[in-house]
Amino acid sequence: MKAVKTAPDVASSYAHQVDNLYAYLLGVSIFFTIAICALIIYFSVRYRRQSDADRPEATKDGKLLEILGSVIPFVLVMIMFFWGAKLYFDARIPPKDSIEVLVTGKQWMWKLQHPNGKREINDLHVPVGVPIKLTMTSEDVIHSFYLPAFRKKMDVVPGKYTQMWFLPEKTGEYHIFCAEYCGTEHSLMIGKLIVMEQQEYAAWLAKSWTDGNTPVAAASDDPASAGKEIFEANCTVCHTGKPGAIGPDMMHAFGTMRQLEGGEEILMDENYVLNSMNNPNEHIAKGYPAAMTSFKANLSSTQMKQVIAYLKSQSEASAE
Ligand SMILES: [Cu+2]
Repeated sequence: MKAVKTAPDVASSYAHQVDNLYAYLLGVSIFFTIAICALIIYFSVRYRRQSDADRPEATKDGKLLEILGSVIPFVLVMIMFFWGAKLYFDARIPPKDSIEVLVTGKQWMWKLQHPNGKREINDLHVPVGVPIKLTMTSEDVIHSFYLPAFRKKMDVVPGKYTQMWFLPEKTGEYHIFCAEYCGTEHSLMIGKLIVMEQQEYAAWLAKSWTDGNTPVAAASDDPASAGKEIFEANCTVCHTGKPGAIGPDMMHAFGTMRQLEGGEEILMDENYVLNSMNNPNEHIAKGYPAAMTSFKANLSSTQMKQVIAYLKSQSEASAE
């Protein structure tokens, strides 16, 4: 029998797993809906007032029925819970060997940047068989990056970074949609995911111009080099990690855990750095009493993103 097409394309095994969970939820719901409706109709006909069907006294010892009536639904919903939780955690935690692509949502387009700085708009080229991590933020309103063929979707929010990841398992072209209503041309905020063979992707990445409308980043508007200038003008006095510095090292620590004054630890990621520039005294690094004032008024959100890109490039360079 040929499978009926009920869902969008499937481009990863994760999409299959989501579909299976969905089928289970739907199956359980359909089964109980039909069973309950059928019994209501059957009983209301059989035991209607005029019928002379047997109506014995209510039984007092239906223990087995009581137990089954509690245990069976409990097991069914626990399966939903653990199965759903497993898929949720799988979707949240990107593998270590992912390629990181920077995504910026903007009314009404997707701006994408590859690890070597190459940029594109609305098209996203990726190699097959390699996990792709998207680090996403918005320049204006809330958008949502949606890859239906991968069953993955994540809000893209101004003022913070969100992440999602996916593993393309087949070459081909897939839809990218914005799944959050974001203004008059929301419906035109459509992109294309192009999954290529790995050699093809490497060649594409090395090429400076593509056939489409995709200009490559000039060195001068590479966010990391813009961020370097801003960092050197504003932050180096305290944050280069030299012994005796007033502030904690920001230059070589991206992606590591940072000890805080209260004994907690926090991951130094995009959101942490962004928050440290806006609200420096919210998380005080251990050994460095609050001495910094907010840069909210001094740096634009674009400049802050450039600083983050620079810090990221620094710690990647020192990790190699
Ligand atoms: Cu949008």
